[in-house]
Amino acid sequence: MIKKYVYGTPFETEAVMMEIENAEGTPEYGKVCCEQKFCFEYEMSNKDMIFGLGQSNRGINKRGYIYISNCTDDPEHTEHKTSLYGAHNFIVISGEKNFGLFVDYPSTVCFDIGYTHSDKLKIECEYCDVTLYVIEGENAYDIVKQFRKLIGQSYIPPKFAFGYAQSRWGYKTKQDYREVAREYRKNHIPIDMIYMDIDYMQDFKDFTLNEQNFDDFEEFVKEMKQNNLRLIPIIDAGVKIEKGYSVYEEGVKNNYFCKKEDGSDFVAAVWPDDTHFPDVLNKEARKWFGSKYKILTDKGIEGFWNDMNEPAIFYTPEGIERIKKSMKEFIEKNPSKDDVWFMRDSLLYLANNPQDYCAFYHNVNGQKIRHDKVHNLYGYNMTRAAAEGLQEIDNNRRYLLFSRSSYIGMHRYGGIWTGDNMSWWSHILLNIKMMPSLNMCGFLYIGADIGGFGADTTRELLLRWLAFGIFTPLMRNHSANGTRRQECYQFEKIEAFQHVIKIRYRLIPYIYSEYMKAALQYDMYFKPLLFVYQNDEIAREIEDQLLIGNEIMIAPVYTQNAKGRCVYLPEEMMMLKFLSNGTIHTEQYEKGYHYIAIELDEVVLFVKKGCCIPIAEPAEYVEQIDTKNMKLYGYINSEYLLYDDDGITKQYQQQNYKTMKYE
Ligand code: MIG
Repeated sequence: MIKKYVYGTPFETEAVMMEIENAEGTPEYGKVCCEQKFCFEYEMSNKDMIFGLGQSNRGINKRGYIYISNCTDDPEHTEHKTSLYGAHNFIVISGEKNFGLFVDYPSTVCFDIGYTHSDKLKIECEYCDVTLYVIEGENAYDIVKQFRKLIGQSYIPPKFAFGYAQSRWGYKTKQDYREVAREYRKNHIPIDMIYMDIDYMQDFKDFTLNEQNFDDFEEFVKEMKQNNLRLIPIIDAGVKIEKGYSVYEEGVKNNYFCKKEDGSDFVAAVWPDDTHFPDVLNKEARKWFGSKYKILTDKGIEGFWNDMNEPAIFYTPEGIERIKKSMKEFIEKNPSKDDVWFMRDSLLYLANNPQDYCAFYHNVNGQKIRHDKVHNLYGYNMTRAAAEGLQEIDNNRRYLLFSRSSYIGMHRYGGIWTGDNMSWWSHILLNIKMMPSLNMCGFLYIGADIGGFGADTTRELLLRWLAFGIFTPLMRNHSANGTRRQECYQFEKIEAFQHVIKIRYRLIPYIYSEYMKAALQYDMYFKPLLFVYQNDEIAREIEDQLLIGNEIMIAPVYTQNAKGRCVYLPEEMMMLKFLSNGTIHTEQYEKGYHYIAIELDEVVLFVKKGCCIPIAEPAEYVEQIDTKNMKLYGYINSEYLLYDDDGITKQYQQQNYKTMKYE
């Protein structure tokens, strides 16, 4: 049961797909105030747990902290950060009462979930122009499924996107890419994609190729394809200001860029130096920007990642002037030692400065809208532009597409990666906890930078992270320029990496099948234990184990020097341990706590009681997986319902299911 309450004149975000009539009166749960600000207050009972908020910090149960939806380019995801790259304003309250709330509001939303007062949930928006959806249901899981129907079907990538990928910021030449391809193939580490970071472009200009290094790009794409590898280029939000650069010229001529108050094009510096931001909230501009992706698909490209679309700003000319002015005043006042010490930080505020977000405008159906009022919709609409552009090329074909910044609604157009994490053990755990929350908000094609983006990784960290990454639909090893190299072949005893990534490929038929079921049935691919084991008091609190699809549970290792870990089984289960010699050891465990030894080159999963899963022979790329010769593992006398399709067209609505019997 979903009720829609409209306050003021909300901006149409197009997050919701279902037509719902406006409800009369006020929500029976909580108290709404709508003066200048919007607020929703609810007295939480002792028992209440709060879920949702997609890409946000801390645990699966969000209670006990404060979270602010405000898409932000901040690469330091330390525990006290309140805003990350996405804005996913859906929460579920589950306990004494069970209901969900979707605060459809395109600017900053503050969720104080027992932070100021331990029993108070308080949601606040600066203006009272909000659509509030209240979803009643039996339990958290039921509410999530209703919400997912409300916002429409999640994005479905092509099947190759379930392969493993290598990425690194810093690859420049064909030789760099060839080396990655060669090393992976030589070492028989399976791989399907290599990502191209910003250096493939000419002077960081979107939809261009570095003239020196990629003169015959089409040929190069073919060469890689012959090696069963796809190249996936990055696209940044800002369009470089440069006379003669067609994307810039067309954008200026047609008023497709965001404007300043005075009507001139807004300027912000990012990688290409000064840029303009395509006004992706303007339908025509969106169509135009989206049509540009064809430049690269014409050369054989089948997927993209959209970056810097919060949008991130290094600085603006106005910001530079502000700093210069305050520095001048500063010098003139003959600063004390203390003043100098305080001045130190002020330069940092040049980047992503709120003042700059208030200085440009979108043209939405002829209406001038100041950016800060719709800030959280930018990445969403950049990715929508791409998706719609790609659909124009071939309506029946799936392209790989994901974004850094997002808002609910974008889940229909692409996936997300979780941005610039660090090579920290705590970030494996954050990765684990974020996945089910993202599923609640519709995002299914998701994953983090495996091995960690910033800081130097270690062999052990990377192996443990890969062992979890096996289960994330988007499985990509990515790292920042200047950090320790972290391609698998850079480390000693490469066999361990080969072994772990092979397990991913053996599991792809299951992973794909479960992903597709989740997408087609508005379900979750990653579930917290308590969504299924609702009456299990222990399972309620477990946040470092997850259910993957309908048949399995995982308990990843995320601590340094661990030789295994304690695992809680909410019921009897069958453990499958992928041993380093390529065999699978199976062992049945009773309900309860168990210490499970898991060596660095081993992967463990648990098949639920009465279930089985298909496991293929190892393959080195997705198309090589032999789905005709799979073995079932788990409980005898059980069945598995396998979904499969061609992996590239959109003919997935048909009943492509096959029952496999384990006898
Ligand atoms: O300012 O393109 O999150 O994945 O490697 C950094 C360079 C810009 C941020 C992305 C990261 C990417 C990097 N980009």
